[in-house]
Amino acid sequence: MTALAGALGAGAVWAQDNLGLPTDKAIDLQPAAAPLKHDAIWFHDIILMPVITAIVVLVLALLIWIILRYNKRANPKPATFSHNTAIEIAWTVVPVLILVVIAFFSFSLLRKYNDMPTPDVVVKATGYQWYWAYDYPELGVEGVESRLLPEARELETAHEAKVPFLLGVDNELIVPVNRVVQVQVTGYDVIHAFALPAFGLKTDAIPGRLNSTWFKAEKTGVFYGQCSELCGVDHAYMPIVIRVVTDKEFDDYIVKAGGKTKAMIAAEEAATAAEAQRAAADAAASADASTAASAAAPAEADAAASAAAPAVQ
Ligand SMILES: [Cu+2]
Repeated sequence: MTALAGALGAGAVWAQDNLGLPTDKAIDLQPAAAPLKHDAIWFHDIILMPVITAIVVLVLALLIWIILRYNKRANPKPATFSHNTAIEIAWTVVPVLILVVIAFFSFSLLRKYNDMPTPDVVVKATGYQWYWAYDYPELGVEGVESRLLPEARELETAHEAKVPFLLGVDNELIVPVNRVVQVQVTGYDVIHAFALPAFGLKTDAIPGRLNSTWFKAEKTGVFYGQCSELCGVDHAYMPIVIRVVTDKEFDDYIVKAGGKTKAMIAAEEAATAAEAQRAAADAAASADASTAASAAAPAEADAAASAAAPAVQ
């Protein structure tokens, strides 16, 4: 009984943690966990679906009307005209207007993807045949390789090991919650694509080019995506897993991975600046002393002053 309760409890935690997993029998978009995805879902639900539904209903109604009203029995003597200018203009202009409306909202969504807020964390994701590697260039963490767990490769072993089928990896990409994360995306060998539905991400990873996208995760948890550009035989086996954690957990992770947190870097910079200031002050003081003695030896004072100059700068 206890074991069962424990297993259920673990299952609940697992389900709660794995927010970005695909859901069985679901047909809607995955729930959003970042601003861009909210906007993309709004565009899909409020703009695209009503337009699509209206067109489908209109075409279906026209079809049914024509079938019933103008079949051979109901309309034995068919009309013989072949043109109707008014209708032809209407069915050209109306679709153009519909496309303009879609384009307006589509371009404003594209602009949101393009206008990244100032990033709090920069991550570089490199696609390899067939895994991903992550760097935090500003924090000194490099080459975190993220590969599919061997047990996640088959459905049965994945269920046994309680890892998501085709999605579980050894090293997840760790990012802090409620922070703007810039993802620089590139490919090492062929074109891959960095895609994660819950954050609305899909960016090509192209060798020799550094693409960029961003997200701001709204809640902690684990989110799943996959390479989305056919890149070879193991294309289906290079998932993308992002674990969103608190600031503290993120800092701990960075330190454990051999990097430095933003606070550590800021403290070091402050210490270096203070050191430089102290050196400059010392140099200035010794320059003053030399100036006092310069009546006797002007050449020495010049030398001291020029030695002090770089330190002051
Ligand atoms: Cu791929």
